[in-house]
Amino acid sequence: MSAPLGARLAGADVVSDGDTIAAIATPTGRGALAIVRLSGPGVRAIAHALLDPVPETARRATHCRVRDHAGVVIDDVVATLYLTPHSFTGDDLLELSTHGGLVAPTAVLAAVIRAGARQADGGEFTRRAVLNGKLDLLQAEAIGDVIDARSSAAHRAALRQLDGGLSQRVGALRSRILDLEALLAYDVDFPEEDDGPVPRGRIQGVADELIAALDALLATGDRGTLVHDGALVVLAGGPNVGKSSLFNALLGEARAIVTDVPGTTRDAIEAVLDLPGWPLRLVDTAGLRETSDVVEQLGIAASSRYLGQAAVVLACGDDEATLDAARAALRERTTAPVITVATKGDLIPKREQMRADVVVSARTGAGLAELLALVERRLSEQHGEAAVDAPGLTRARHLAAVSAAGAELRAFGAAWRDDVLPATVAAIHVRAAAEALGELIGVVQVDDVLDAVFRRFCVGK
Ligand SMILES: Nc1nc2c(ncn2[C@@H]2O[C@H](COP(=O)(O)OP(=O)(O)OP(=O)(O)O)[C@@H](O)[C@H]2O)c(=O)[nH]1
Ligand SMILES: [Mg+2]
Repeated sequence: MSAPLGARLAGADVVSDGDTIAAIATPTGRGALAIVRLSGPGVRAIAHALLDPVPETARRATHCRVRDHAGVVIDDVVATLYLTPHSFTGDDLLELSTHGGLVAPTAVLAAVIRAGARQADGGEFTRRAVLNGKLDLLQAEAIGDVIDARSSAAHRAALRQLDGGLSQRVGALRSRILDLEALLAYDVDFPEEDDGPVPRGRIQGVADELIAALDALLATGDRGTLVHDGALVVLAGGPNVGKSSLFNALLGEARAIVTDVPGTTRDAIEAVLDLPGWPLRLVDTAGLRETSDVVEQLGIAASSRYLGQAAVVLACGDDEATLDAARAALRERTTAPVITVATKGDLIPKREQMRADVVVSARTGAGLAELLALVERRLSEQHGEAAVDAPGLTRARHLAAVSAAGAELRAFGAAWRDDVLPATVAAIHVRAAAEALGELIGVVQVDDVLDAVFRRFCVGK
């Protein structure tokens, strides 16, 4: 991991609530190994109480027996000790590779807790790493994203964020805002001078440049959130035209139920399709039609909701009439680009007569690659190429912070230009802009921001 920005910003002092926390860091279930992780000031004492031999040298794998309080051997482990501040959390940290399965890791964790540790909360290890300046908040969030990634593109984006690229970009902007604040302070110190020591136009120019830079960063959020979450691609059209069959064929597995009864799909079904460029959230929906069946009506309402959020819609039909009906129904329900898809291509005698962007057959697989290429092309036309390596924003939290900073600078710029506010008052907007970015990186540690970021972390991370 490159530059630990958090360490530079927050100071490298190690902070800890004094507790030693412990958790099983691997998922429950049958497997070769599991990891019990503990961190805090009591790590070495617990190691002395339980391990034989006691690992003394940092960062060296030591094969030891674990004994419980009664001296009974409960597992054979490989222990690795990390000493403060050179550990993931910044505190002393011990990782025990135990045997897998249910019993061994649970018994080792119980012994560790009996020896003085307490069960860690979800994300508590990473939270300590942030509080100790080992990671900043964007990097901590990236760890969660690496673990939760549902596509290789989202995984790559998370690794880039973990590398600190986004933190550096946001940190650099924040420094420039702080410089602007300093320029203003200088101006305030010499109020008697007519034009001030810093020309008004120069301050205006700096503010304008910063607004443009924040806008450029904000513009990465559209593509970033699409890669992070997957671009929503909705299959829509009348009943029985072959939407679920196409959905299954694209996924390469039988996820949705297919029958020759119209109205088979009742609820929207979602799956991730991990394409090399854009990851897709593919959604199969209930066929759009007038119906008195309450369950089917609910399904159709769900289809409409998805259509409202779609990045691309596939209008499916198995003949001219159903294609026209799909086009018409979608005109009212979505503003996303629509690709018309003629389904059941194996049954169409003369393909060239179908007025559709692409002809596919779920049965033979014909046209599927062409359809996916078309989806990717539409997404790139709308949102720019997917595989751009520049660091960008990926979450609503990022977008909110950067747009708040932009709004504050705009408010400052307006007040400054019209000379309506004294410099000291106008400077409050500049300070607020810097604070919004500080909160984003975690330089300004607000408890509920930390809570929001770590809420969804797993225990042991
Ligand atoms: N020959 C052929 N038949 C297909 C193809 N795709 C679907 N079908 C048939 O068309 C019928 C309807 O397919 P579904 O995939 O359930 O259609 P749907 O649009 O999901 O229908 P609803 O869920 O009822 O809206 C089934 O009998 C499928 O076997 C295809 O590519 N070729
Ligand atoms: Mg269906």
